[in-house]
Amino acid sequence: MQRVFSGIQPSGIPTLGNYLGAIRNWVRLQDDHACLWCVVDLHAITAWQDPAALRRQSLEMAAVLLACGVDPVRHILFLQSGVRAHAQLAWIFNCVARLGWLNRMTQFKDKAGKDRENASSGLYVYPNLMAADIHAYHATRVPVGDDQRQHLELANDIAQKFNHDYGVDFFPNIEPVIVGPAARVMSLRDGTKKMSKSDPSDQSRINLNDDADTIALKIRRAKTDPLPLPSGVEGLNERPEARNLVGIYAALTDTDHASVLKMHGGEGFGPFKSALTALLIDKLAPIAAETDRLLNDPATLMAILRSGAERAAAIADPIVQEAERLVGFVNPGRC
Ligand code: AQP
Repeated sequence: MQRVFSGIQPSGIPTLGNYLGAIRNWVRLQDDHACLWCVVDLHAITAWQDPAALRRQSLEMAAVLLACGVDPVRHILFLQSGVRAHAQLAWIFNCVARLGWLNRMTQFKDKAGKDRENASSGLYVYPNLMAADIHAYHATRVPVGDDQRQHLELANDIAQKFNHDYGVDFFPNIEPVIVGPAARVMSLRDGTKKMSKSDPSDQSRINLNDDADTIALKIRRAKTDPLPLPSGVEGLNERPEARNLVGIYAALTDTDHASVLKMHGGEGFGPFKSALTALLIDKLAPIAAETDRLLNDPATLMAILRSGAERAAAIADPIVQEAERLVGFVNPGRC
């Protein structure tokens, strides 16, 4: 069975973008893969996180993942900082990846913005840590949103260079798994910008713990244009906000843009937004309720995460120790 790894940052409450672009696909992959699901707190601190908020958000993220259907018994759910192998392999990869490769990463440019000089060096080498997350388990399939595709290509470049430099065939090639018509969900305030849990505007996103009234208000206020919905997908060109709402509807109903427009083409945004709100509430209300229940039982949540970290380390430690041996590190404990 192929091994899958994916991670999500506890940098806020997960959004509809995280759900449709990642978490929902994770749950679907569990049927026929061996999966590791990781709350990547090491990645989260590449931008400043208040320590108390990070602790709370890490547990909230784990609870949301479980509420969405992540199975911690047949698969593994854990916090990244609890498995030392990630940071150990990341250091080796910092020494394998080339500056020129990192300079091409568009996510660094987006996230560092104009204040590049003030960005953390962790943000710059973030893709090396992401490569380590995956390669520490010899995972070969990684479900990600479209925005992460470039980082996976880099992870493959790092693996190839490591294999070449040390004359081995040790790290396998990784395949991205990108699913569905709404692989990239955009901000409700600006259809050209990704929906993000750390966007300063709460109105830009649907959080997975938003209640029905909040969802209705956010969709009602979502930016649109004055035209009715077109009847064909080409009519969505140059209309990023309309495309985004249609894409969300398509993803929630497991169809595509064309099918949604067949049903709703010609409608104004009023009725379409009402239909979309009903769909969202139907999908997200049970997740919010289950998340609450799990957060009210911290002992169970901690036990799941402890066991997850132990099982993850049991896979990663021997792989990373072998990488260290290949590099030439002496491990007196193993001689
Ligand atoms: N808007 C999105 N549409 C589709 N997929 C998305 N993902 C994130 N936003 C969207 C996917 O969710 C997974 C986990 O992402 P992450 O939390 O590790 O980092 P991120 O991509 O930086 O997500 P955010 O919400 O934008 O976080 P912040 O605001 O902290 O930077 C990934 O697979 C990602 O593709």
